Amino acid sequence: MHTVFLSLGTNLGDKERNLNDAIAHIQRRIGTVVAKSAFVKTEPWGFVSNNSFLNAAIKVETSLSPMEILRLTQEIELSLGRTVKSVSGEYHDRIIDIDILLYYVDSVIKGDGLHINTPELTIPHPLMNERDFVLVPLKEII
Ligand code: PH2
Ligand code: MG
Ligand code: MG
Repeated sequence: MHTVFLSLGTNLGDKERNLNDAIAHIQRRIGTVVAKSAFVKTEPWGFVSNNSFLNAAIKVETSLSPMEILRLTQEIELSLGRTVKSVSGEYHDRIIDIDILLYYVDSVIKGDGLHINTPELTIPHPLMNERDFVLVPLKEII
């Protein structure tokens, strides 16, 4: 089994429910959720919006590859009603965003884990160290 850390964020609708729904889908389709941070209220980072966020991080044990996880997290985002995707750093309000932060092969938690750099997916998440809304929940569970 492998270990993946995911970041979750929402700033539209019933935010607590959006995070719980996303976690339930992840548990059913990606793997066992073995740790879950508190849900933290954060202000929009990198764009202007009147809608504050609820953010969380989770740790998941999975047999899936990073690309399989990416495909499923995107499907889950769509099934929860996400419409627009962020392109080239232009952010929008969203019902749910699920980002892959870190991936550890064979669940060996050492350093920052597997490095991947493709047009579709970069791991570790390239902006995670600049974002308190990612780091604060992550540090709670890592
Ligand atoms: N996600 C972003 C951009 N800005 N700000 C907060 N507070 N929380 C987020 O999850 C978030 C953000 C891009 O996905
Ligand atoms: Mg994001
Ligand atoms: Mg995303």
